[in-house]
Amino acid sequence: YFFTIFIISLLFIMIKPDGVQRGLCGVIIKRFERKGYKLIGLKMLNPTEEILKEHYKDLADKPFFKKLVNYISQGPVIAMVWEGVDIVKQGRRIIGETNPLDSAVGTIRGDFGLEVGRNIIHGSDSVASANREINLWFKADELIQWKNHSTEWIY
Ligand code: FUP
Repeated sequence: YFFTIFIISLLFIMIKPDGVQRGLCGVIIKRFERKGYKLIGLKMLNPTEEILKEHYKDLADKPFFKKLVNYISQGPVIAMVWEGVDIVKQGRRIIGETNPLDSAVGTIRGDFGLEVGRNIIHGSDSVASANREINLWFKADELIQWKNHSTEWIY
């Protein structure tokens, strides 16, 4: 027998200021919903430089770091937590590559982006970074564990 073990995990997503300004929040949310994933946290905020420096601390040595933090700190951004099977890996497939020009058509960055510095959306690249980012951006009581009761009222 071969078993596939499906592990439910969480993904941190941030719609960057360019995504918000271009009115892409709805289509981005829809792409995760239609795949079957569950939204368990969402807020709009103007992120501080402190939170962004912590969020992107692995990139602190990169030449584009300052510009990146500067740009995203203009805000506002939409921060979200999504839940579901294999969501970190699948989320990367939904989002596309870091550079929109390398991203396949059908992905968010491939369909809507042109510039690496304005690539619309952030998604965690591993389960460990998802957990770190969720703890950084959300308080425990901002995550909602909800059940789907629609079978009780959709006939
Ligand atoms: P990703 O996980 O796809 O968001 O990519 P990275 O974590 O490597 O990069 C984070 C952000 O840094 C990107 F979303 C955009 C910015 N970046 C640049 O501006 N220039 C680069 O060459 C690489 C990344």
